[in-house]
Amino acid sequence: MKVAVVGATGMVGEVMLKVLEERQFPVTELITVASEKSVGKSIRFGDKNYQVVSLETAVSLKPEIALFSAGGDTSLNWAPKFAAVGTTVIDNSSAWRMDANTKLIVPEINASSLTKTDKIIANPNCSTIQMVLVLAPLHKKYKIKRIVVSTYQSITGTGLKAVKQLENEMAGISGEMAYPYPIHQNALPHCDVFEDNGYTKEEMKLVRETQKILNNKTIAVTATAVRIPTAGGHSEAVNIEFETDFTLSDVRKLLNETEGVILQDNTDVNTYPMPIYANGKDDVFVGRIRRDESQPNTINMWIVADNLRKGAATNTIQIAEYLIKNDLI
Ligand code: 11C
Repeated sequence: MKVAVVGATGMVGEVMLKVLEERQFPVTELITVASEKSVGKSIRFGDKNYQVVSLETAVSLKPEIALFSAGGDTSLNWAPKFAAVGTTVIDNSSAWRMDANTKLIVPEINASSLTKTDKIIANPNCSTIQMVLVLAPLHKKYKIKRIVVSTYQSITGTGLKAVKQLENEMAGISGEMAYPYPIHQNALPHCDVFEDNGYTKEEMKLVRETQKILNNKTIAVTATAVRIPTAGGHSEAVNIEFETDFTLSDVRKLLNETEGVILQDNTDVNTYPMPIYANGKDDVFVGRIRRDESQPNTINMWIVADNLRKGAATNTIQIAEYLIKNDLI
């Protein structure tokens, strides 16, 4: 496959290259693409160096697949140009996710809806992916009525500027700020921009994307997204109300059998998911599973995943793998 990685110098782009290599994705030709200021830079992939090229050059090279992680504006402008030359674009930004003609894919849940005509495919937001991967099998069995989620999100979700801000603050150096406040020793109830309804865009992504992926607009979702000074992954406290009742042992059994989900749930020995252990892994980890004793048919759990892996690069590459395996490119 002739593969373009758009946004190759960014945090997700770097992880994409790593994951392509680790999973031995069938790359026959690699095109590393970034903004004008990075054109000409050298990027290592396998045992070769690749020069970063511009978006124009990349389109003219007609890749079969383009993995995009270069922000919403770049995706809006450029994904259609790649699609027009026959490239299948898998986009990590929020630009296409809620577009009625674009599929929003978590392969384990809804890749079977993909066809050859899908030339722009959206990768969901990291905090959505890890939550729905755990909730999908439970929804199938018990039917979700309502989700209340609070997130504890890694600074890596914001990008390199935020990582630098934390490093500077820890070293006592003043520098460029990614956030309106210090992040070291702090928690910001503010991920992405505020919308008119008082929620942040990140919170509303959890609402809208969950309904789209689970293909059910009646599932009620309410979210609070918080940025914390961790680097390994996003954590989520999730409260789920079902239509029908469950037993905790059935829920654990179901999750234990779910592809891509690892159960870490033994409070006797302090076993529960944490970002320092999810860091660098492709799975989604779930634990602290307990009945919500305040109302019927309701459960609490704690879900953690590396936001740059399953939350971004790995999910994107799994979509590409599915397309190849099913002859959809
Ligand atoms: C964060 N979830 O942690 C974001 C990063 O819509 O793809 C990814 C933003 C997106 O801030």
